Amino acid sequence: MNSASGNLPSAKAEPMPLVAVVMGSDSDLMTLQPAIELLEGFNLAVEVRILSAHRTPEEMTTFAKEAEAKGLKVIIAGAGGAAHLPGMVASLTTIPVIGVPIQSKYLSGIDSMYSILQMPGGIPVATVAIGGGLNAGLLAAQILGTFNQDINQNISNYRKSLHGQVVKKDEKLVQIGSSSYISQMSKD
Ligand code: RP5
Repeated sequence: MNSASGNLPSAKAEPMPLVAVVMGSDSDLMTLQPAIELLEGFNLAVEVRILSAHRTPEEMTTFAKEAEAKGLKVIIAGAGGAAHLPGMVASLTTIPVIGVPIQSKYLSGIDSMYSILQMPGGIPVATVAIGGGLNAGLLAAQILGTFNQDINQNISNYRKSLHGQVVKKDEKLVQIGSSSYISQMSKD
């Protein structure tokens, strides 16, 4: 461990996951997969679980109560509709919880968003946008990156690649004009 790593072990040297991604249903998995892939791409092991606040409350409680002792540092929790999972997990552990509102069938995720966002004072959940799996993964990595230089470097590299992509698009738009750009977009 180098001095920049603080109390966090290096992600490569540490087999135990530092991050968990939990969801209320397997129907949430597609929304959360970008977070899982991003974190694994940063060489972070991820514990992935289906834990429903309503259908499997005891399993959810056991997970949340054991999270700190097994070394988890951040929990991403996605749920839809009456989306109580992130808040309930947050109430059972002091590990930071990032909530992901899942886009629901009838209310398009507005219900999920308000359920996750409107936590009572004292029990915060860091809520990302509806369907914001990728940003949840990035935020989790950024939290870990404050104590781990390797993870921090991965975040910086990611930002550089985003910058490069937009610069490239801008150059192309300036070069070929908007009509050709749009017709090329529809072929992609
Ligand atoms: C919530 O109910 C889950 O988080 C999911 O988004 C929603 C619907 O679940 P399924 O009926 O698809 O299992 O608990």
